Amino acid sequence: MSPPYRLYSAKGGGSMIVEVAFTLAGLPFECHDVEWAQVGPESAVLAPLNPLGQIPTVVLPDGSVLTESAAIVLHAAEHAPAAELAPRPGDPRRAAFLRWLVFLNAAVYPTFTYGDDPLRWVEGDEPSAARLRRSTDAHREKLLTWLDREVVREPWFLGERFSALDVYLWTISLWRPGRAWFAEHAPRLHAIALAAEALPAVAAVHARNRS
Ligand SMILES: N[C@@H](CCC(=O)N[C@@H](CS)C(=O)NCC(=O)O)C(=O)O
Repeated sequence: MSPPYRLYSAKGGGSMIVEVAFTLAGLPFECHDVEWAQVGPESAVLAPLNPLGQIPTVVLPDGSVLTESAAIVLHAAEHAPAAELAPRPGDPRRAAFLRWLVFLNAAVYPTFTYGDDPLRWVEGDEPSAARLRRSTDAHREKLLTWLDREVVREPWFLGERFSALDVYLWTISLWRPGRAWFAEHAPRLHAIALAAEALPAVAAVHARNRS
């Protein structure tokens, strides 16, 4: 029997997207929680696997390493098409799914990368760090407000069809600017986050990450 997927995770982090995706896909996996102080390029645990030192980092059953949440989600969808994490090739919703998955990964997620620990990017200059935090937070709000307008039908981002986009949005809704902001400025994304949070697989991951 092949070994389970090894998911390097941190409580409340983007690894929650992968925990939910692997659960829904029925892929055998074990979480290796890393303390937040050990996350980052200097991480003794993560850096040998992923030079960015980020979570999620996954070691596949064949020993190879997979990083980048969107790539991991697509990998899970490919290995378990029945889990409906992604519309299949040929499905008219496939293009929108790919577009917004990569948008969340490549446009929204980096606002946290540069804003979470801004001192790192401005050579320790405090006033510049405060400005970088403000500008990346403001940019994220703009992106999310724009994304909210792309939701045309309830209850999920793609309409009647659930997908991994909803799990991504649920996770992001737990981070800055927080649920109250979503409720006021991105009500459709807020509704998706609440609907996703009510799914048993998401609720279980949420509980584990709050323990
Ligand atoms: N592009 C990566 C981003 C992952 C990421 O930024 N993870 C955060 C935690 S949620 C992290 O590890 N931050 C530490 C750092 O970037 O140094 C992905 O999509 O998986």
